[in-house]
This record gives sequence, structure tokens and C-alpha cells, in this order.
Amino acid sequence: MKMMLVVLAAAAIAAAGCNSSADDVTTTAAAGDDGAVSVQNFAFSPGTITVAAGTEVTWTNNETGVAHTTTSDDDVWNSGALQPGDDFTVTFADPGTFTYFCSIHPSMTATIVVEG
Ligand SMILES: [Cu+2]
Repeated sequence: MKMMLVVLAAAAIAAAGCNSSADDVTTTAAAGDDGAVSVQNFAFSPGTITVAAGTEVTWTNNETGVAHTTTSDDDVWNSGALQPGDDFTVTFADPGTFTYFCSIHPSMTATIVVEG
């Protein structure tokens, strides 16, 4: 299943300046490239991904037998339960820092950084 929504700039304001820990893995997707986040072992990988504005970020649940969500801290997006093998895509139209979590396992947290 592929769902898509566009994140608006106004929603990014409240999300700026949130947490990141020193051991977060950061990757960067250039403009035009898609960002990919794997959900596995009760974690989002990479924990922080930096993408250019306009990039699609797709989460894929690569867990075995466990559903997860990708849920924006500020209600910018919410995938609902993603069963193993499901994916969910958000297009990040505007710059900002977006923190999110799994609503089923709230200790799972991660960050999307969108650069202009
Ligand atoms: Cu989860």
C-alpha cells in the first residue's frame, strides 16, 4: 500500500529544534532522490535522515510479525499500523525538522530534517 501526503511549511514550525542523540545515524538524500527509512528491530534506520525539500521519504516495515507506525510528533502525518512489508510515503515540500515516533511503541523515535 502506498499513501502520500504533502507536508506544509506551517506544520514544520512547531517541530523545529527537537531531540537527536549522538549515536543517531544520519544519511543525506540529494534533491530528486528518494529517502528511505527501514523499520526493523524496533527502530527507525537511519535515526536521522536529511533530505532536500521536495523529497519523498518512504518508510518500510521490515520487521517480522510486528506492526509499526510512523507518526509525526505534531500530527503532520500518521501512517496508521503498517504491517510487515507495508510502506508509507510522505513528500516533504518545505524545509523543517520533523520528529516522529511509532504510536504502538512510543520509545521508537526518529527525525527527518528537510533542507531548503
Ligand atoms: Cu512500533
